[in-house]
Amino acid sequence: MKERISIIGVPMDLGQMRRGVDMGPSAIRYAGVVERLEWLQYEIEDKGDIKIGRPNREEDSNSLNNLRNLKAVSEGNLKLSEQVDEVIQSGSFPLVLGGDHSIAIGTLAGVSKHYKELGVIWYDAHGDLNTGDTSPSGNIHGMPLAVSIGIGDETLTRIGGYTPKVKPENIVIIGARSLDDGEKELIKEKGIKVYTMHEIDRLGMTKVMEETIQYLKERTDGVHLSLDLDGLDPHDAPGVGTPVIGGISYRESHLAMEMLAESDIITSAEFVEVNPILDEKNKTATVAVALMGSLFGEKLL
Ligand code: 5AB
Ligand code: MN
Ligand code: MN
Ligand code: MN
Repeated sequence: MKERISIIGVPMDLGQMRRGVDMGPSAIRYAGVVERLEWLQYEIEDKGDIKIGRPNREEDSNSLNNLRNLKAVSEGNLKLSEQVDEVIQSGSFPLVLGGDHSIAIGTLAGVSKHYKELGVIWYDAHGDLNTGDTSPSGNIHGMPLAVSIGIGDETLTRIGGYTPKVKPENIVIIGARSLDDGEKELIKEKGIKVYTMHEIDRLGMTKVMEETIQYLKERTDGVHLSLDLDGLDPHDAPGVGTPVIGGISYRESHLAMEMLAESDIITSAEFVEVNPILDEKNKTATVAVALMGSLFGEKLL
């Protein structure tokens, strides 16, 4: 792991319909992210928040190819990709705080050009593999993984001037329990590796992470962790816009982060979908910070 971490906040709430997730970066800062990582002896640079524009009613209406707020979402993601790119060039580790999950489009656009075989761990209740054609909602936060493998509207897939950002075989989805039909088809067609809750229950998190780490070590030269807090059970992370019961526990998630820290494969990370308005006393942001602690090497003893 690098010694310097650069935090980038992305107050994006236009990739979905519930207001409040734009306050995620503040909630995570309030929960003590900087102090926690400094305590672990990292040099922290907080780059503040990316400016997200407000939607333009005509251009961003949902009628446009079932892609709500397309213009404002893609503009925000372009800015984010440039910042992430700069951070990596400066030799620092990019830690992106969301905001809704549509921001993974920009993060990956900034990260991917630095690796030949970028790997991605997608820790999420959902696959985020929809396109305007398959999405039941028109919400872009349900599309970033599809976009990153080059599938979907060109405005999104071509952010950063190149596509795709990730190869399907370099992706591991962990925690899936709510997949739309189009997403299931895409997973099968592209051969994306998925550990649903079924596999997590059967194998246990230890085995799931051992296999994931082994799989990615063999084929990638950098791994991005995209952690959607709704991957966790809503009991442990209630402050999310699209909760799904039967999720990964807080303890299993800590174990997963600790194993990633030990493996030393993670080269960039983002924590998304924290919505303080839907939260209970900032619990979800606090959980996010605790998981970051483990990811960056915190140990109990
Ligand atoms: B999240 C759903 N598949 O496309 C859709 O929170 C939910 O970033 C997407 O994982 C959830 O609208 C997106 C039904
Ligand atoms: Mn999700
Ligand atoms: Mn997601
Ligand atoms: Mn969500």
